[in-house]
Amino acid sequence: MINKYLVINPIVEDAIKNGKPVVALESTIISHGMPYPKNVETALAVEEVIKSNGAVPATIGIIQGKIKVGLTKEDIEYLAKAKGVVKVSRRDFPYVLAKKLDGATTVAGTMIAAELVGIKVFVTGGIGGVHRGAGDSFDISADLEEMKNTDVTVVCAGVKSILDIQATLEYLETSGVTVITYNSDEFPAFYSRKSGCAAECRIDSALEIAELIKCKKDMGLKGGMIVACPIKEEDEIPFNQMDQVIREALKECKDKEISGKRITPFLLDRLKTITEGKSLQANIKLVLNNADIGSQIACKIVD
Ligand code: PSU
Ligand code: MN
Repeated sequence: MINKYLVINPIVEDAIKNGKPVVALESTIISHGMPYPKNVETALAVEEVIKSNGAVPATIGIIQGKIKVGLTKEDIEYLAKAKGVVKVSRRDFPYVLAKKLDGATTVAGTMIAAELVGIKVFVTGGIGGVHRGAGDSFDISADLEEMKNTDVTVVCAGVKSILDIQATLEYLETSGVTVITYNSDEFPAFYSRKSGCAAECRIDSALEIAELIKCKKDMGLKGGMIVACPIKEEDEIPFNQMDQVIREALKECKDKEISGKRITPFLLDRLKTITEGKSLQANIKLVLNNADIGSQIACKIVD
């Protein structure tokens, strides 16, 4: 029984039962994506934005082998500081749950938990994707596979150019995943509003996005949906500037022979150092922006 592994916060449970808007949030961004104490500050600020728009936030993580949906402030503080928190994607659940370990859920991991409890909208920073050089390394994030199968709308700021953005979009197209770009003709590149990749599906309001979600449901199409929201102009780091920095970080990654699930956290940390904190600042701002848009969408969803 799944209930053996699940703990749902009563406020979140009540909201789901009564059809109130709920927004899921991931915890890898807390444990592996940002340094302490900015990670805690951001996680709590994101929850406040969601609440101020009238939705219920549900940050998801794993504490001693239990998937917790709706982490408390203390839980968030714990996952932000604890050593040895496992980065949990789909493949990692059996190990972490059976061994009663602590885990931070990735986009894929959080989608799985959200679908299990019936949360339809999930806000994050950036999703994983096809890594540069994936032709040789086979490094394609399990986040993309999850989009194919799991029925959750993921609100993000696009994908970083540490990834191959065009290849990521091709992969999503092949997988039949609807990729909406919010209010822009260009798919965003996380720190930057522009990526060089055209938006195939531009939608400019939360209400219309909710209508697309309803259509997908009525059609019986399985899998997730992506809403990519460009970072605000005043917060962005222009693409060319960031791309240069990313190339430098990627080279270091290669020289140090970092591989697998350690690549994304390593790159995020290096980018922060090389940009003297600017990338972290942009990361925080874009998550807050996504939380604003994502919670507006959650409030417009109809069954
Ligand atoms: N992108 C970010 N910050 C993050 C991540 C991605 O800007 O913290 C995390 C997310 O949890 C995402 C995961 O699901 O990295 C992808 O990791 P990988 O590339 O190893 O699949
Ligand atoms: Mn990978």
